[in-house]
Amino acid sequence: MNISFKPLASLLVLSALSFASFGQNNGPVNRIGKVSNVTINGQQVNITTDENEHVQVQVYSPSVVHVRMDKKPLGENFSYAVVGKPKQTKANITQDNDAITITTDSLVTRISKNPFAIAFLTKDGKVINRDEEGLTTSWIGEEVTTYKEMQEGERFIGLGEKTGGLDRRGSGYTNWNTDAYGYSTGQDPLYATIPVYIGIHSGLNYGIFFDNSYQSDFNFGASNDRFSSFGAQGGEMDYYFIYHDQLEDIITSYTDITGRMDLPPLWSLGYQQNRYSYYPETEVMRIAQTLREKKIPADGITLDIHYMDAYKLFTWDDSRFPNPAAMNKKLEEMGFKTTVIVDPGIKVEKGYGAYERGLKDDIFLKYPDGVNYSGQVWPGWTHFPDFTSEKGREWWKKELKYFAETGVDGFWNDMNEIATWGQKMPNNVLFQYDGHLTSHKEGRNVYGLEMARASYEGARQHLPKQRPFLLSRAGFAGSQRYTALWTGDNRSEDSHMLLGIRLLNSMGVSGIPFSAMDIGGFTGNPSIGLYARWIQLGAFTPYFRNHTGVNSKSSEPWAYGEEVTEIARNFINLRYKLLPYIYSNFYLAAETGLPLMRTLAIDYTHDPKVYNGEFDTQYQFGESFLIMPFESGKNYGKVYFPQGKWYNLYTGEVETGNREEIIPISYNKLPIYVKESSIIPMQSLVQSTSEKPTDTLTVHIYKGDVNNSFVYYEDDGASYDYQNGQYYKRTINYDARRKAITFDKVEGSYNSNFKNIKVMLHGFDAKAKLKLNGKNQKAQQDFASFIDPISRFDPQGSANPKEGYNVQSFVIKNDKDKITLSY
Ligand code: NBV
Repeated sequence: MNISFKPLASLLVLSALSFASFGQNNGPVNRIGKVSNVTINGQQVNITTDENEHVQVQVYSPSVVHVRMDKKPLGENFSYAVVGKPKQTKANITQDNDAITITTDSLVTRISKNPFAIAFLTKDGKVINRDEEGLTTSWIGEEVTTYKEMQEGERFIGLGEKTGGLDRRGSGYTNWNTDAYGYSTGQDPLYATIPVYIGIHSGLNYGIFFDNSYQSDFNFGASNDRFSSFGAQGGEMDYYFIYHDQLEDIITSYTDITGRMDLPPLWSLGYQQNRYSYYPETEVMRIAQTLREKKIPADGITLDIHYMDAYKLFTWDDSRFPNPAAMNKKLEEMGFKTTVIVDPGIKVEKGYGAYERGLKDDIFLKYPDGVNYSGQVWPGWTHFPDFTSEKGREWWKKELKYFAETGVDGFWNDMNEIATWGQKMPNNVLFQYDGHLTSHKEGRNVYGLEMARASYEGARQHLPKQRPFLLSRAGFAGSQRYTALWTGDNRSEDSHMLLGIRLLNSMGVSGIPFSAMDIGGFTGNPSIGLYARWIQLGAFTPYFRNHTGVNSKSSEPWAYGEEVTEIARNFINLRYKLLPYIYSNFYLAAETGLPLMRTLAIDYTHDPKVYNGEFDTQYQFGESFLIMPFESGKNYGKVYFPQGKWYNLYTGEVETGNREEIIPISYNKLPIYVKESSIIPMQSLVQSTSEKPTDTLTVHIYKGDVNNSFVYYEDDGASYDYQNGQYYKRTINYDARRKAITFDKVEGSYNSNFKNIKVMLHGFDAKAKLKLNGKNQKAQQDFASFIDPISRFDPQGSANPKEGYNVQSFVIKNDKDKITLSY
């Protein structure tokens, strides 16, 4: 009896214990508990829980709710990412025994009291997103995580520079800015942290931006079937919930919070030639001259680390570049802008100016005992400026003056994760964090952002009349305010070309419209076919930069034989002819945060096909072009046409949407389709943006059944005069039902570069009666070849209009008043 009783008793004790352990607090996991106190203050609700956790829920705008939680009372909400301010918003806040309910014009936020849990609902009560009721928010030591109930069929996109498919369901990710040399196609993390994602389910979509710069983790149902979650190793649970009907509006609201890019200088949208490294000066000039001789348009040359004296920043190697100012002037006269690489590591060397000045101004990152931190990079042992202090940024800005004075136009911020040999920066290194002293754990992920900020502010200070161009490898949410980001040291492989497209598409929905990958690949050598395909695709990426590593073979457009030179020239030419379209799309990015590279998830959010791994690299470049990337060497490929009608760019053949199709793929013609009702402004070919195109702007209009509009934007492409009204802007509308195309009255005081507009009508009825401002308008048969035939290599020619494809054109004056065309 006794013997059998003991196990029974211990079983009872055990189960009592385990029951207790499923109360609020479970060993090391500290759950948030139930609401014990509520204060409502205007648009804000402050809550404490019986576990002594502190919560603040603030209505940020009708569509955005800001949630903060901490184990201690919430203090100042310091953030490097956020520049927006909460908007005065009509919000009705009520509470009863069970819940607090916040209602705005757009959504309902319901905070359950026991246990504390948040649900975001549509006005008619549909769940957009809600806490997993059993798990809600909890802490394990300093680590904090919020768990969200996984919704039926929920998909997740975004999170910036992350490998993997478009739909991130079933995957988990870590944010910890990392020098990921030659990364693999599934590697995580990479260089930048953009902690914002978009959830999509049951016809709804929302965004969550987690504003925390500690190492963070996102789980979209990886190794579990219960929740999606986001959390960090320290700091507050601090997130913004964004709800809109349209995915585009989520991106716009997110960039209201974290800011948008400025209008870029036009030259940065031209072709950029790079390598690690072009030196000495004669080699730089040879590259520039060859581009001109071979009539390959280009605007930028970039100098990698070998321009410096022994990799010492803010120096030039005198023997390689005896007179940098004179060289940059020569390049400028040839229509080239110079960008130089800047790494954060400052060589520890007595007598080296930047080092001595850095010591004097006391701007380097330090250990807690006050000793400057040293890590090894190119120059050997180096110290690193603390860009999270005003003093550090001011110092950097002063130093940049030297480059600005030598005629440098762009600053390429590399190695700013921070990259050091050994890749293990100690966590006890302190960061000033602008008055909120912290450790490497919180400082690392924003270092690249703040370096780019210092470079941006420096460039603006020293070159006040021109828009700066910045490129950065590391970044954080908000980097778009200062810099373009590129995806670092990719490999010269087909899978990397396609991965690069997914990375840039993902960055685009995460608020980063100005992005790039190394065209041709950084490590290794591409095959001829891969190089040819990659450069064609590069013409349809935001920052078009050819770059390769120090040990790779040359990667200039002529390095792969005559046929590839022609292909490259063809697509670089097309890029230049498309600049009016591209620049107008950058204007849109600056105004709304919307990217140029648009994953199909933006416009076809609830079409499951666009998430299918077979099609998830397809994207729109602006709204008009549908680009179908494929590995090189493929002769046929399966594509998906989303809803609508799509014109083959080369032949005018129309494909109907909602349909998969196998298409032939030719080596010299990247598959490109044009969306029905598109409006595409183009200019004549130039060899660089410093050259004026002819005075006729060609506006291509594709017949369609849907309405469309396009904001055409033009200014001097270089200065800030547009901020004083010196721009030329007009909306061009396509009204399919009323069969009318209108050019709205011009806004702004800038005189367009174009005296004439050539209207090119694609696919319209040849017999249709055209009327311009009510008067009959004659048109002539025409055909636009977007790329030139590569006669010797492509006997069919590059553009074969399908029989019956009607293209007509006529030229009108670029009148500032409204222009109406009916057909
Ligand atoms: O500065 C050299 C390279 C640069 O070309 C590349 O684009 C960066 O991503 N840099 C990394 C330093 C390390 C290269 C192994």
